[in-house]
Amino acid sequence: SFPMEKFRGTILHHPPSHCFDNSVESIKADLTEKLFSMRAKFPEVATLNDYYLALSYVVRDRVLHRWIHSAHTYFQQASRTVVYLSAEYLMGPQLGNNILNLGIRKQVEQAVAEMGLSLEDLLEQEEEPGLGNGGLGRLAACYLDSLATLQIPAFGYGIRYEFGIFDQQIKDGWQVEVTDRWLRLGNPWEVPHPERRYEVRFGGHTEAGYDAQGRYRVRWVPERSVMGTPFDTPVLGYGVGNAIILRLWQAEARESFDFQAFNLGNYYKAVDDKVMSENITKVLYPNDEPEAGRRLRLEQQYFFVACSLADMLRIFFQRDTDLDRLPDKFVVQLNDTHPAVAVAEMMRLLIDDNGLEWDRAWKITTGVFAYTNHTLLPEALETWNVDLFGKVLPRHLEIIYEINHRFLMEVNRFFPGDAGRLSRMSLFSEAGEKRVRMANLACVGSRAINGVAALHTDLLKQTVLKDFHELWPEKFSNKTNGVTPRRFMALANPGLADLITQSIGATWLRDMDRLKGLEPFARDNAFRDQWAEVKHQCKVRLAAMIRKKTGMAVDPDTLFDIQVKRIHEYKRQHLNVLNIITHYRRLKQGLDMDAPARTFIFGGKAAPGYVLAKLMIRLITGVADVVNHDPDINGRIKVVFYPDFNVKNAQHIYPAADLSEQISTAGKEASGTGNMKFALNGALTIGTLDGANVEICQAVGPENFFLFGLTADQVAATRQAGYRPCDVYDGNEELRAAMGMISGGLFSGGDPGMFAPLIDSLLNEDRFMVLADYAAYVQCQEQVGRAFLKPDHWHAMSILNVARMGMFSSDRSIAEYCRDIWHVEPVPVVVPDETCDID
Ligand code: TH1
Repeated sequence: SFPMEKFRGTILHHPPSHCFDNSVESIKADLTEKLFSMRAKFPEVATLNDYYLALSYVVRDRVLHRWIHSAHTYFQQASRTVVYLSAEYLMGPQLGNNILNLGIRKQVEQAVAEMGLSLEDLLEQEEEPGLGNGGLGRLAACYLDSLATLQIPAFGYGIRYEFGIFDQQIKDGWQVEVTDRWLRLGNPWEVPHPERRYEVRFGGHTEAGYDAQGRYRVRWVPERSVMGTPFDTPVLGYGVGNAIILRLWQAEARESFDFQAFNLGNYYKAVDDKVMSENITKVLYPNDEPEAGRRLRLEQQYFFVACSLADMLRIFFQRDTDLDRLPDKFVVQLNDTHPAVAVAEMMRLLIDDNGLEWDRAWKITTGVFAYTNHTLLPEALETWNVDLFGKVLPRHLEIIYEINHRFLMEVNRFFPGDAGRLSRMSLFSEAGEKRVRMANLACVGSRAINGVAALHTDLLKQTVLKDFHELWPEKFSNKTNGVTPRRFMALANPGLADLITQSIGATWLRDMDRLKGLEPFARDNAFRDQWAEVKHQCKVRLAAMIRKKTGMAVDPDTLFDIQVKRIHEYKRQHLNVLNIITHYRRLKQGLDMDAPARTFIFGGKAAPGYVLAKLMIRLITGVADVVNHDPDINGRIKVVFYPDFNVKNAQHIYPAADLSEQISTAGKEASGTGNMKFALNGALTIGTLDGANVEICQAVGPENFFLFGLTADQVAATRQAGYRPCDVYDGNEELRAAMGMISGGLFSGGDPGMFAPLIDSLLNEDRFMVLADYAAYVQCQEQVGRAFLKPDHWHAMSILNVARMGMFSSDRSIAEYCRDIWHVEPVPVVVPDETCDID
C-alpha cells in the first residue's frame, strides 16, 4: 500500500488569520457588511439570493486568503507544478464545500440562524456550474480537491462555458432540454483577470523562409484572432492551508468594434465579429463520449489549450529563462484527447515563437505531457477531418505532419517493413476521408499514458493502444479513478460521516484507509441499528425531494434501487427496465409475492441528438405510469424518473440508495465513478465485471457484492461466435413476454410503434448484449430481494462495503499520479492563525 504519510501535512486546527475572525459574531457582522457593500441591500429588502451571495462573499474572502498564501508559497519556492488540462469540470455547488473545508460549519450555521436564516435554504440557492457532461468532468473536479488536500502545487485549466450542460425537464414522459443559464444571478466564486488576456489566432496560411541567421523558419499568417480572459475559482484543500485554482478561459472579441468596418458603414459586420469571437465559449457540447467533428468544438479545444500553455510559459519565465528546464518545472496532464492539440501547440511555441530547433523542442514537449485515456468505445475516439483541421490550424497541421514523418521512421526502425502497423499507428487515418487521430497524437507526444481502471488499462493495451504498448511498454500504467470523500461523504451525508467519526475518529476524511477500522462494527448490533437509522433518514429526505420534484409519493421503507448516470445503450438502463417489467408481470400473476417492495429510481441526461437514449427515458416514464397506478401492484413496485440529475441533487441521491445499479456491458465502461460514490455511502452494488466494478468487488469481497453477467472475455467470445440476440429471445419465455408488453404498446398509451426502434435494435443487433445478460440479471435481482429481507445481514454487508472502500478515495489516485507520473512533492502552506470560538 502506498505510504500516505508523506502527503499528510500540517493540520490547521485554527484556520486563518489575523484579519479573519471566524467567531459567530464576526461572521454575522461580515454578512451584514457584504449585504451592503456587494448587494446594496438592507435586511428588510434583501432576498434569499442576496443572502446567499453575501454569505458566499464572506466565505470567499477567507478562501482567497488561503489561496494568496498558497500562491505566494509556491512562487517563492518555485515549486514543481501540475497543470491539469480538461475541457470539462463538474465542480458542483461551492458554498457548502468551502464552509466544510474551512472548518467553520458550526459557526456559520449559528450565525445565519441568529439572523433568522437557515444555512440549508441558503445552500439551496446556489446554481451549480454544469461545465461538464458526466464522469470525466466530475473526475477532474475530484482531482482538484485531492491535489489541494495533498498540498500539490497545481493549476486546473479549462473553458468558461456561458451555457453548461442543459437543464433537463420531463414533459409527457420525454426529455426536454432547457438552456442552462447558470450565470444569470451572478457567480460569486470566480475572480476575472481581464488584465491577463491572451490572443489566440485561427485560420489563414503559413509562409516558409529564412531568418537573419539563415535558419529555416515558418511564419503563420492567421486570418483572425480572439482574446482569452481568465476567470479564477479557488479550490481549498481539506485540513490544510493549501488552495489551488481552477482557471477557466472566456473568449472575447479583440476589439468590441472593428472600427474599419464601422467607418465604412458596415456596422453589422463589426458586431458580427464580436458575436463570432464570443461564440467559442458559448456552450458545452452535450455529448458524453461523443461523435466528434464540429468546427466550433475544435476551436474550443485549441482556444483553451493556447491560452493555458501561454499562461504556463508566462509563469515559467517569471523564474527561469532556460526552456530546457520546462519539464523539471511543469507536467501537463491531458484529460482524454480533448486538449491533445497541446502537443502541436507546444512545438509551435518552442520553434516559431522561441526559436528552438526541432529536436530540442521535441525533447522538451515529450518531457512535459502525460495522457489519460477514458474510453474504449471506438466511436468516442476523436479524429478531425484534415481539411477542416488545416483551415482552422494550418501551422499545427504542418507540425503534426512533421511529427508523424519522424515518428513513422522510428516505428519502421523497430518493426521494419510492417506496413499494417505503420498505417495503424500513423497520426492520420487514410481509409475514406483523411483524418487526424488525436489519441495517436496524444500517445506520441506524451511520456506517460494511463487508463482509469485495471480492466480498462489491460484492454487498452490489448486493443485500441496495442501497437503503442508494443513500442513503448514502459510508458503505460494504470491509475484507477477515485472520488473525494469530502464532497461525497462529509458534505453529502453528514449523518453517516458523524457516525463513522464517533466510532473510529476523524482522521479517515484525509486518510481513507482508516475506514478499515469499521470492520468490527459490522458485528455490533447497536451500531448496525444506528447505521440503518442514518440510511433511513437519507431515504426520508430523498422521498421528500422526489415528492417536491415529481409529485410522487414513495415509501422510505421500500428497497431504494437506483441507477443514476448518463443515459446510454452501453450503460443499459433498458436492461434494468426489462427486469422491472418481468418483476411486474410476475406480481400480476401472483408470483414472487414474498419479494420486498422496491422503489426503482432513475436519473440522467441523454445527449439531445441521441434518439435511442431519449427513447429509453420515455420507456422508463412509460413503465412508471403503468406500474405506479396499477391497483394490483399496490405499491410493491414504484418507478421514478428523477429529472435533471446533476452534482447538486446527486449529493442527496447517493446517500439514500440501498442498491447501486452498475450494469454496463463488460468491457465498455472505462471505470465508472458513481459506483464508488454509492458504495461509500453504504449501498450494495449489483454489477457486471466492468470498469472499476472489478476492483470494488475484489475490495469489498464477492460475498458483499451482487455480481452477474458475461465477463469482457465472454462478451468478445460470444460476439466472435456470431451472437444472435433473436436466439436468446426465442429461448426465453419471460423475456419474450416483457419485450412483447413494450412492443404491444402497454407503456406507450397503446402506440405499438413508439418503442419499435429500441426493440428492433435489441432483436437485430443488440450491440451491448442486453438479451445475453437478461436471465442472469433477473436471477441476481431475485437474490438481492432475498438478501434485503434479512436486514441485519444486509446492514453488515453495507458496513463492510464502506469499511473496505478506502482505496477509492481520489487522494489515493492523486498520490499514485504524483508518485508514478508527475514526480511531484507536497508543498505545505502555512497560513497565519485565524481566531475561532468553536472547537
Ligand atoms: C468517462 C467514462 O465513460 C467513465 O467510465 C469514466 O469513469 C469517466 O470518464 C472518468 O474516467 C468518459 N467521459 C467522456 C466524455 C467525453 C469523451 C470521452 C469520455 S470517457 C466527452
